[in-house]
Amino acid sequence: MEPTKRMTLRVLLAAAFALTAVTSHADEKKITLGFAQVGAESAWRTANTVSIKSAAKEAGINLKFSDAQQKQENQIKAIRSYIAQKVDVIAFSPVVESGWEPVLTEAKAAGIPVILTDRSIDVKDQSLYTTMIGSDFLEEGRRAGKWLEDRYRNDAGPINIVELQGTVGSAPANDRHAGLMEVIKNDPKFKIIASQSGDFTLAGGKQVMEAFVKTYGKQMNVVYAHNDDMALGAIQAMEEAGMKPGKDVSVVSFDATHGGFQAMVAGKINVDVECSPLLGPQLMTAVKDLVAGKQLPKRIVTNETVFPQSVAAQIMPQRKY
Ligand code: GZL
Repeated sequence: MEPTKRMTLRVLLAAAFALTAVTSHADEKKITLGFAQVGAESAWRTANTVSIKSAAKEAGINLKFSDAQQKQENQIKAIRSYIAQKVDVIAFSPVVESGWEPVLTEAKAAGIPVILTDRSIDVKDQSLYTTMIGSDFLEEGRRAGKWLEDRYRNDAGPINIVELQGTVGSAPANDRHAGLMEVIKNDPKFKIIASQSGDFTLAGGKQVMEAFVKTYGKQMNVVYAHNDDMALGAIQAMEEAGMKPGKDVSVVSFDATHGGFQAMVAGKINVDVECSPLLGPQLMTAVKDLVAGKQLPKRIVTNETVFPQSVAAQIMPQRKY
Protein backbone atom coordinates (compact mmCIF):
# COMPACT_ATOMS: atom_id res chain seq x y z
CA MET A 1 0.00 0.00 0.00
CA GLU A 2 1.34 3.47 -0.94
CA PRO A 3 2.76 5.50 2.06
CA THR A 4 0.14 8.27 1.69
CA LYS A 5 -2.71 5.73 1.76
CA ARG A 6 -1.05 4.01 4.81
CA MET A 7 -0.80 7.37 6.60
CA THR A 8 -4.44 8.23 5.78
CA LEU A 9 -5.58 4.83 7.17
CA ARG A 10 -3.53 5.40 10.41
CA VAL A 11 -5.07 8.87 10.87
CA LEU A 12 -8.59 7.49 10.28
CA LEU A 13 -8.02 4.64 12.80
CA ALA A 14 -6.64 7.08 15.41
CA ALA A 15 -9.63 9.40 14.95
CA ALA A 16 -12.08 6.49 15.24
CA PHE A 17 -10.39 5.32 18.48
CA ALA A 18 -10.41 8.84 19.97
CA LEU A 19 -14.10 9.25 19.11
CA THR A 20 -14.99 5.94 20.80
CA ALA A 21 -13.03 6.91 23.92
CA VAL A 22 -14.78 10.30 24.11
CA THR A 23 -18.21 8.76 23.56
CA SER A 24 -17.73 6.06 26.17
CA HIS A 25 -16.37 8.67 28.64
CA ALA A 26 -19.32 10.97 27.94
CA ASP A 27 -21.68 7.98 28.32
CA GLU A 28 -20.30 7.34 31.84
CA LYS A 29 -23.15 9.24 33.64
CA LYS A 30 -21.84 11.48 36.46
CA ILE A 31 -22.92 9.99 39.79
CA THR A 32 -25.16 12.21 41.92
CA LEU A 33 -24.93 11.77 45.72
CA GLY A 34 -27.40 13.39 48.11
CA PHE A 35 -25.82 13.97 51.54
CA ALA A 36 -27.87 15.05 54.61
CA GLN A 37 -25.42 16.37 57.23
CA VAL A 38 -26.30 16.65 60.97
CA GLY A 39 -25.38 20.34 61.27
CA ALA A 40 -22.34 22.47 62.11
CA GLU A 41 -22.36 21.97 65.89
CA SER A 42 -18.70 21.19 66.47
CA ALA A 43 -15.17 21.38 65.05
CA TRP A 44 -15.46 17.65 64.35
CA ARG A 45 -18.57 18.24 62.20
CA THR A 46 -16.91 21.08 60.29
CA ALA A 47 -13.93 18.84 59.48
CA ASN A 48 -16.33 16.05 58.47
CA THR A 49 -18.17 18.38 56.05
CA VAL A 50 -14.88 19.59 54.52
CA SER A 51 -13.79 15.95 54.05
CA ILE A 52 -17.05 14.98 52.31
CA LYS A 53 -17.16 18.02 49.99
CA SER A 54 -13.49 17.79 48.98
CA ALA A 55 -13.66 14.01 48.46
CA ALA A 56 -16.76 14.37 46.23
CA LYS A 57 -14.95 16.97 44.10
CA GLU A 58 -11.86 14.77 43.91
CA ALA A 59 -13.98 11.77 42.88
CA GLY A 60 -15.93 13.69 40.22
CA ILE A 61 -19.18 12.98 42.06
CA ASN A 62 -22.00 15.54 41.82
CA LEU A 63 -22.78 16.32 45.51
CA LYS A 64 -26.10 17.69 46.78
CA PHE A 65 -25.49 18.75 50.42
CA SER A 66 -27.81 19.87 53.23
CA ASP A 67 -27.23 21.02 56.85
CA ALA A 68 -30.05 19.98 59.23
CA GLN A 69 -29.05 22.26 62.15
CA GLN A 70 -29.13 19.09 64.35
CA LYS A 71 -32.88 18.59 63.71
CA GLN A 72 -34.09 15.14 62.61
CA GLU A 73 -37.11 16.58 60.77
CA ASN A 74 -34.72 18.63 58.59
CA GLN A 75 -32.66 15.54 57.74
CA ILE A 76 -35.84 13.65 56.83
CA LYS A 77 -36.96 16.56 54.60
CA ALA A 78 -33.55 16.57 52.87
CA ILE A 79 -33.68 12.81 52.25
CA ARG A 80 -37.20 13.17 50.80
CA SER A 81 -35.95 15.89 48.45
CA TYR A 82 -33.10 13.65 47.28
CA ILE A 83 -35.64 10.88 46.56
CA ALA A 84 -37.74 13.35 44.54
CA GLN A 85 -34.61 14.42 42.61
CA LYS A 86 -33.86 10.74 41.87
CA VAL A 87 -30.22 10.92 43.05
CA ASP A 88 -28.12 7.79 42.52
CA VAL A 89 -27.18 7.32 46.20
CA ILE A 90 -28.27 8.91 49.50
CA ALA A 91 -25.85 9.20 52.43
CA PHE A 92 -26.34 10.79 55.85
CA SER A 93 -25.08 10.97 59.43
CA PRO A 94 -28.24 10.26 61.51
CA VAL A 95 -28.55 12.88 64.25
CA VAL A 96 -30.29 10.30 66.49
CA GLU A 97 -30.64 6.50 66.36
CA SER A 98 -34.43 6.15 66.06
CA GLY A 99 -37.27 7.36 63.79
CA TRP A 100 -35.79 6.55 60.36
CA GLU A 101 -37.97 3.65 59.14
CA PRO A 102 -40.60 5.70 57.18
CA VAL A 103 -38.21 7.81 55.10
CA LEU A 104 -35.74 4.97 54.50
CA THR A 105 -38.63 2.75 53.37
CA GLU A 106 -39.50 5.47 50.83
CA ALA A 107 -35.87 5.53 49.61
CA LYS A 108 -35.90 1.72 49.29
CA ALA A 109 -39.20 1.85 47.34
CA ALA A 110 -37.62 4.42 45.01
CA GLY A 111 -34.68 2.03 44.45
CA ILE A 112 -32.13 4.49 45.91
CA PRO A 113 -29.44 2.86 48.10
CA VAL A 114 -28.59 4.54 51.44
CA ILE A 115 -25.16 4.74 53.10
CA LEU A 116 -24.81 5.76 56.78
CA THR A 117 -21.70 7.70 57.78
CA ASP A 118 -20.42 8.59 61.27
CA ARG A 119 -23.49 7.62 63.33
CA SER A 120 -25.64 4.47 63.16
CA ILE A 121 -29.40 3.90 63.44
CA ASP A 122 -31.56 1.46 65.36
CA VAL A 123 -33.80 -0.30 62.77
CA LYS A 124 -35.24 -3.84 62.65
CA ASP A 125 -35.06 -4.00 58.84
CA GLN A 126 -31.31 -3.92 58.16
CA SER A 127 -32.01 -3.77 54.39
CA LEU A 128 -32.98 -0.09 54.84
CA TYR A 129 -29.30 0.84 54.51
CA THR A 130 -26.44 -0.69 52.55
CA THR A 131 -23.46 0.02 54.82
CA MET A 132 -22.37 2.13 57.81
CA ILE A 133 -18.97 3.87 57.61
CA GLY A 134 -17.67 5.29 60.91
CA SER A 135 -16.20 4.87 64.38
CA ASP A 136 -16.91 2.24 67.00
CA PHE A 137 -18.17 4.54 69.80
CA LEU A 138 -18.53 1.68 72.27
CA GLU A 139 -14.81 0.93 71.87
CA GLU A 140 -14.04 4.63 72.22
CA GLY A 141 -15.88 4.61 75.59
CA ARG A 142 -13.99 1.49 76.67
CA ARG A 143 -10.66 3.16 75.78
CA ALA A 144 -11.57 6.17 77.93
CA GLY A 145 -12.60 3.85 80.78
CA LYS A 146 -9.29 1.98 80.57
CA TRP A 147 -7.39 5.29 80.72
CA LEU A 148 -9.32 6.19 83.91
CA GLU A 149 -8.58 2.77 85.44
CA ASP A 150 -4.86 3.24 84.73
CA ARG A 151 -4.79 6.89 85.88
CA TYR A 152 -6.42 6.03 89.24
CA ARG A 153 -5.04 2.50 89.75
CA ASN A 154 -3.28 3.50 93.01
CA ASP A 155 -6.10 5.71 94.24
CA ALA A 156 -8.55 4.18 96.72
CA GLY A 157 -11.29 6.62 95.67
CA PRO A 158 -14.04 7.56 95.59
CA ILE A 159 -13.39 8.94 92.08
CA ASN A 160 -16.39 11.15 91.31
CA ILE A 161 -17.15 11.60 87.59
CA VAL A 162 -19.35 14.30 86.07
CA GLU A 163 -20.45 13.44 82.52
CA LEU A 164 -21.14 15.91 79.69
CA GLN A 165 -23.22 13.81 77.32
CA GLY A 166 -23.57 14.43 73.57
CA THR A 167 -26.89 14.87 71.74
CA VAL A 168 -29.63 12.92 73.55
CA GLY A 169 -30.45 9.72 71.62
CA SER A 170 -27.41 9.89 69.36
CA ALA A 171 -25.22 6.83 68.81
CA PRO A 172 -22.00 8.52 70.04
CA ALA A 173 -23.68 9.72 73.26
CA ASN A 174 -25.32 6.34 73.95
CA ASP A 175 -22.22 4.29 73.20
CA ARG A 176 -19.53 6.49 74.74
CA HIS A 177 -21.53 6.23 77.97
CA ALA A 178 -22.10 2.48 77.60
CA GLY A 179 -18.43 1.83 76.82
CA LEU A 180 -17.32 3.68 79.96
CA MET A 181 -19.86 1.79 82.08
CA GLU A 182 -18.60 -1.57 80.74
CA VAL A 183 -15.19 -0.79 82.24
CA ILE A 184 -16.01 0.98 85.52
CA LYS A 185 -19.11 -0.99 86.53
CA ASN A 186 -16.88 -3.55 88.27
CA ASP A 187 -14.85 -0.94 90.17
CA PRO A 188 -16.98 0.67 92.94
CA LYS A 189 -14.49 3.52 93.53
CA PHE A 190 -15.70 5.13 90.24
CA LYS A 191 -19.02 6.95 90.63
CA ILE A 192 -20.87 9.00 88.00
CA ILE A 193 -22.32 11.67 90.33
CA ALA A 194 -23.93 13.73 87.53
CA SER A 195 -24.69 13.35 83.82
CA GLN A 196 -26.27 15.95 81.51
CA SER A 197 -26.34 16.66 77.77
CA GLY A 198 -24.41 19.63 76.36
CA ASP A 199 -25.56 18.65 72.83
CA PHE A 200 -21.95 18.39 71.56
CA THR A 201 -21.56 22.21 71.58
CA LEU A 202 -19.05 24.46 73.38
CA ALA A 203 -21.85 26.64 74.76
CA GLY A 204 -23.73 23.55 75.96
CA GLY A 205 -20.66 22.16 77.71
CA LYS A 206 -19.97 25.47 79.45
CA GLN A 207 -23.58 25.90 80.60
CA VAL A 208 -23.78 22.38 82.08
CA MET A 209 -20.39 22.70 83.78
CA GLU A 210 -21.37 26.04 85.38
CA ALA A 211 -24.21 24.17 87.08
CA PHE A 212 -21.97 21.20 88.03
CA VAL A 213 -19.36 23.54 89.59
CA LYS A 214 -22.06 25.21 91.72
CA THR A 215 -23.51 21.86 92.86
CA TYR A 216 -20.40 19.67 93.23
CA GLY A 217 -17.38 22.01 93.32
CA LYS A 218 -14.36 20.22 94.75
CA GLN A 219 -16.22 16.87 94.93
CA MET A 220 -15.53 16.48 91.19
CA ASN A 221 -12.47 14.37 90.29
CA VAL A 222 -13.12 13.70 86.59
CA VAL A 223 -14.95 15.48 83.76
CA TYR A 224 -16.01 12.92 81.11
CA ALA A 225 -16.92 15.01 78.02
CA HIS A 226 -18.32 13.24 74.93
CA ASN A 227 -16.50 15.66 72.61
CA ASP A 228 -13.81 18.37 72.58
CA ASP A 229 -16.22 21.27 72.07
CA MET A 230 -18.05 20.46 75.33
CA ALA A 231 -14.72 19.82 77.10
CA LEU A 232 -13.47 23.28 76.01
CA GLY A 233 -16.70 24.89 77.26
CA ALA A 234 -16.34 23.03 80.57
CA ILE A 235 -12.72 24.22 80.86
CA GLN A 236 -13.89 27.83 80.47
CA ALA A 237 -16.51 27.33 83.22
CA MET A 238 -14.01 25.68 85.61
CA GLU A 239 -11.38 28.40 85.07
CA GLU A 240 -13.99 31.14 85.64
CA ALA A 241 -14.71 29.40 88.98
CA GLY A 242 -10.99 29.50 89.90
CA MET A 243 -10.42 25.77 89.25
CA LYS A 244 -7.44 24.28 87.38
CA PRO A 245 -8.87 21.82 84.78
CA GLY A 246 -6.39 19.06 83.96
CA LYS A 247 -4.86 19.43 87.43
CA ASP A 248 -7.56 19.72 90.19
CA VAL A 249 -9.88 17.71 87.92
CA SER A 250 -8.93 15.21 85.19
CA VAL A 251 -10.56 16.02 81.83
CA VAL A 252 -11.32 13.11 79.48
CA SER A 253 -12.52 14.03 75.99
CA PHE A 254 -13.31 12.61 72.53
CA ASP A 255 -12.63 13.61 68.89
CA ALA A 256 -8.92 14.64 69.16
CA THR A 257 -9.54 17.84 67.17
CA HIS A 258 -6.99 20.65 66.94
CA GLY A 259 -8.74 22.42 69.82
CA GLY A 260 -8.48 19.27 71.91
CA PHE A 261 -4.77 18.97 71.13
CA GLN A 262 -4.18 22.63 72.03
CA ALA A 263 -5.92 22.06 75.38
CA MET A 264 -3.76 18.96 76.01
CA VAL A 265 -0.58 20.92 75.25
CA ALA A 266 -1.82 23.57 77.72
CA GLY A 267 -2.32 20.79 80.31
CA LYS A 268 -6.12 21.27 80.46
CA ILE A 269 -7.28 18.01 78.82
CA ASN A 270 -5.58 14.83 80.12
CA VAL A 271 -6.54 12.39 77.37
CA ASP A 272 -8.34 12.68 74.02
CA VAL A 273 -9.90 9.58 72.40
CA GLU A 274 -9.62 9.91 68.63
CA CYS A 275 -12.76 9.89 66.46
CA SER A 276 -11.89 10.60 62.84
CA PRO A 277 -14.16 12.93 60.83
CA LEU A 278 -12.14 12.28 57.65
CA LEU A 279 -14.75 9.90 56.19
CA GLY A 280 -15.08 11.58 52.76
CA PRO A 281 -12.69 9.38 50.74
CA GLN A 282 -14.11 6.12 52.15
CA LEU A 283 -17.66 7.36 51.41
CA MET A 284 -16.89 8.24 47.79
CA THR A 285 -15.20 4.87 47.19
CA ALA A 286 -18.27 3.14 48.64
CA VAL A 287 -20.61 5.23 46.43
CA LYS A 288 -18.64 4.38 43.26
CA ASP A 289 -18.46 0.67 44.19
CA LEU A 290 -22.21 0.63 44.90
CA VAL A 291 -23.07 2.25 41.54
CA ALA A 292 -20.69 -0.20 39.82
CA GLY A 293 -22.74 -3.04 41.35
CA LYS A 294 -20.09 -4.23 43.83
CA GLN A 295 -21.03 -5.83 47.19
CA LEU A 296 -20.22 -3.62 50.21
CA PRO A 297 -19.58 -4.88 53.76
CA LYS A 298 -22.41 -3.95 56.17
CA ARG A 299 -19.94 -2.14 58.44
CA ILE A 300 -16.76 -0.20 57.58
CA VAL A 301 -15.00 0.80 60.85
CA THR A 302 -12.51 3.70 60.89
CA ASN A 303 -9.14 3.04 62.57
CA GLU A 304 -8.52 5.25 65.62
CA THR A 305 -6.36 5.57 68.71
CA VAL A 306 -6.04 7.39 72.04
CA PHE A 307 -3.82 10.44 72.67
CA PRO A 308 -2.62 11.01 76.24
CA GLN A 309 -1.48 14.56 77.12
CA SER A 310 2.19 13.42 77.17
CA VAL A 311 2.32 12.95 73.36
CA ALA A 312 0.17 15.94 72.32
CA ALA A 313 2.91 18.49 71.60
CA GLN A 314 4.89 16.04 69.47
CA ILE A 315 1.87 14.77 67.46
CA MET A 316 -0.16 17.99 67.03
CA PRO A 317 1.84 19.27 64.01
CA GLN A 318 1.02 16.07 62.08
CA ARG A 319 -2.74 16.23 62.67
CA LYS A 320 -5.08 16.90 59.70
CA TYR A 321 -8.07 18.36 61.61
C1 GZL B 1 -18.86 11.32 66.34
C2 GZL B 1 -19.72 12.48 65.90
C3 GZL B 1 -19.88 13.44 67.04
C4 GZL B 1 -18.56 14.06 67.47
C5 GZL B 1 -19.02 15.42 67.85
O1 GZL B 1 -18.62 10.50 65.24
O2 GZL B 1 -21.00 12.03 65.50
O3 GZL B 1 -20.72 14.50 66.60
O4 GZL B 1 -17.93 13.37 68.52
C6 GZL B 1 -19.98 15.72 66.72
O5 GZL B 1 -18.02 16.38 67.93
O6 GZL B 1 -20.78 16.80 67.01
